[in-house]
Amino acid sequence: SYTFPCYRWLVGDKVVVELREGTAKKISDDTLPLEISHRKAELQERQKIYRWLAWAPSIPKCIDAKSEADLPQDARFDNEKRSDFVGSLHYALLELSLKKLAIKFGKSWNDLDDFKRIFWKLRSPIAGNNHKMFTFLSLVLIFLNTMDSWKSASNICVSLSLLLQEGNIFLVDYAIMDGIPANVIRDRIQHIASPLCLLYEHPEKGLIPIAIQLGQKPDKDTPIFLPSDPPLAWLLAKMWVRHSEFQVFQLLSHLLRTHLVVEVICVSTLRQLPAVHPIYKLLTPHLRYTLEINCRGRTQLLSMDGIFKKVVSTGGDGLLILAQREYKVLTYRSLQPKFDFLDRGVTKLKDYFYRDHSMMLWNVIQNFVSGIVSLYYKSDSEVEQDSELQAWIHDVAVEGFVDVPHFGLASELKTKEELITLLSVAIFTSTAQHAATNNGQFDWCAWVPNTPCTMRHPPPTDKDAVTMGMIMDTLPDISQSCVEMAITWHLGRAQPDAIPMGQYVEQYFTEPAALRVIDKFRKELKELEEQIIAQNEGLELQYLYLCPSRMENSITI
Ligand code: OYP
Repeated sequence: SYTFPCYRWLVGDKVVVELREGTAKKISDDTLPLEISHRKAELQERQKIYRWLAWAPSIPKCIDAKSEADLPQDARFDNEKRSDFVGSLHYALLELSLKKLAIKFGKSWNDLDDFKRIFWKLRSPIAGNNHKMFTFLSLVLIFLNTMDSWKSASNICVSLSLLLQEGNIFLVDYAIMDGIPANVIRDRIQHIASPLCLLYEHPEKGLIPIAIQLGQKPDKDTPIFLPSDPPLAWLLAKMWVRHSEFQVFQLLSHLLRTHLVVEVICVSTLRQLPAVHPIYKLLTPHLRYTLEINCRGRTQLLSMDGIFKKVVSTGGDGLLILAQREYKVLTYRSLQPKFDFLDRGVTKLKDYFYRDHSMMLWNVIQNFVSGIVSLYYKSDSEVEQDSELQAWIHDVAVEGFVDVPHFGLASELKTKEELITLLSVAIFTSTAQHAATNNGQFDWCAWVPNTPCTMRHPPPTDKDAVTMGMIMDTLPDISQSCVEMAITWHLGRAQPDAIPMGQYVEQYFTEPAALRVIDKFRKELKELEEQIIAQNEGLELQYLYLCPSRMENSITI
């Protein structure tokens, strides 16, 4: 496979050969004019190859490439990864047709058991894996104030004020879905709702839904569904919530907040940091394959003839509008787990493994980053005076994260601490956060009624009129379900050529001091792994997505 150069081999005044080994150097560590001019020449060359592109307005910028074929060889999948990527999807689709399914477009399933016919290799427990959507209390109050019909829902109204005081009612609000244009698939309009769902934290059972409204405003056609309603009505209401969850989870938590955020870091790093730069060496293993997977995502998944357009309710214009809405309110603060949990009011939620593992991982990553940064930057002023680093942050904050009014990342780095936080965000997002959103996909989406990719009928307005036939005609049809299963399996399965978190196979750093920092990082990851395994032992529903050994070093899928 191709090796990434980190050291220049000078012949005359030309860079002829580049090797991987060598001491990391900031521009101020290079003293010879020739060395400095080579740094400049390398960056000029890279800036010609790696250019910014606004794929669409009001989302982060990306790499200028029409498809992955336009990318330089250094940024491409190697052969093993490429043939596996293409082969695995074919395998999944073949596996589905081997089950002798009559894959007819527009054909509904007969009943819920029918979905099991496409349940091959793996069976998964039912729940959700998007952690971004719980918000606490203040929103609950707004919700309650707008709801006259609560008065009639006496069975829960009685205890509600008490529960609110105890702080164990949570709201999942899909307001961002309100008014998103729905896809038209084979001449049939699909449907989108913007539900509100109240969850109660039961002392033993954990979070359970207690009330659902399938639109932002209550009225006679937007009733509040309750567990005491006719069972099929309550079931369909929950499916509607989960359909919104599919969209928000895939497009916002997964695509925008991991893939697209890390692509900005990736392009900036390639454009602004020479290969000998310590920060280039630190980041590069965490950026492997991200450009190619994102190019494939744009051309094969999100484009006007891509998979979303074919089977997902937000395919076509909807997905971009949704991403633009989220990007408008995206903050750098929310990419830091500590603040994210605080701001969402979920610091006290019990058995919230995603939160606990994220916090532990953040600390381990931050220690590691801080160890490396301190080797090369002795003071804040060394950060301030590193002109390459300043050009890098400018590219990140001004070029990449363009048009994002409240983002809150300055275009200059003034202190070591600011640098450490940003690098920790980059590494946390490309490892832990991506694993948390990507790796559970098949577990939660394979049972299609649990997380449907589209809805073919509007939300129910009459609780008493919901039938199983209506549910089946609303859920994805047989062919849409098969595609959802195939793609989520393809993306969520363990990747055959994965480099696990903290494994640095392409030794970028060679200094003993840097290697010691890496060793310590790996030791701490191993301890964390043992802690997570021990915590999960004997649990019926395990949460192992944030085991370092199961996480990749970068976003490669
Ligand atoms: C790229 O050969 C990616 O058609 C996935 O994209 C699938 C393909 C290409 C298609 C391969 C082919 C990965 C990057 C990304 C992302 C985040 C959003 C993922 C959403 C997945 C939704 C799957 C369900 C569809 C019904």
